Amino acid sequence: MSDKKDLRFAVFGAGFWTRFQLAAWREIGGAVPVAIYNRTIAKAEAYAREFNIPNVYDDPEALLVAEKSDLDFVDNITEIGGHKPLTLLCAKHGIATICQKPMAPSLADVEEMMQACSDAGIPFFIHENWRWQTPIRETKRILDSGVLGEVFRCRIDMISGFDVWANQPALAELENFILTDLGTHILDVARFYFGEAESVYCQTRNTLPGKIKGENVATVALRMNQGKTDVVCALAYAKTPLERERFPETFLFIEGSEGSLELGPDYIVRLTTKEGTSLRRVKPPRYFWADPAYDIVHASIAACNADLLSALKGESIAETTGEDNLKTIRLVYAAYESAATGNSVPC
Ligand code: 89V
Repeated sequence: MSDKKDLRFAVFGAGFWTRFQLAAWREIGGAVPVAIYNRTIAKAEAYAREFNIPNVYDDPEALLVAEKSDLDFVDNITEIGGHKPLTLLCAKHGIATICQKPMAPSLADVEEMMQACSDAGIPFFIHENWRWQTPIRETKRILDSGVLGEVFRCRIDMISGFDVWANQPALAELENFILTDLGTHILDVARFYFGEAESVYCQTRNTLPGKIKGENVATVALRMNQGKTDVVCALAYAKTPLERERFPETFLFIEGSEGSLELGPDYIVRLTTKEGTSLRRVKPPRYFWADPAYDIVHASIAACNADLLSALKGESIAETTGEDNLKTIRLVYAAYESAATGNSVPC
């Protein structure tokens, strides 16, 4: 049920992620969808019926013109190709907007989007949810507690045989694939833990040529934390046969002068110090609307939306502002530069 103080928003896009984004908004409360746009209007109509959205459009500008006096923000849940044009449209109409990651297919596009939002004076956020996963938050808390001492290395692995293209076929068409799709998440987690990188070295490959256009395997080495910490990220969507598919779990191994921390399968966090090892299971909340195959990711959508909602209400500063995410995107493109040149790239 909507409250007078609920923020009112429009949805752009009616694809795979829209259902979970809308369910997460409904879960946290405090924001109600009042309009939805999709090029193929039948898909928007289906979501409008499912989520009680009163107004449906097949033209985003018509939506903004008709609804903007009544809108607090737009949640842009389109594929990557829709991110720049629709962000520019929100800037033109002076409406705050949340955009899915990755922000855009090139650094130039990202910078143009940032400029347009800044010129228009509109709040601009990126829906970057990975850092909101429960075990990722818990490992950050442990890192910040100092119990590991000087952290000199961190391994972040997200290696999967999952058919990610089944629900998101557009990913097969991307010239830049795994570093933009998954690398944005994982490099954002590295920044969340250790701040900005000083240099990046990256190697990529495509193990599914003819089936997908971009790289689907990437190994990224970062020097971070004022040179004190080396971070190695191993990423793959390679249809590799695995004993047990763990998509979309992220695994960690962190080494410090006073201890080590491991995040392994089933959200088990092992913390080892001179006193011994403690073991805890940090599982994500289980929402009825989440697709079990994406449980931890879908749960993190609710936490990410809650952070953005609080910022949209002026109650706090969001973690994943456009400005903050620009730093993640710059790292992604520095990784591409390294992969292309074979050199380590200073950041
Ligand atoms: O969250 C995402 O951006 C997805 C996934 C991580 C599943 O690849 O595309």
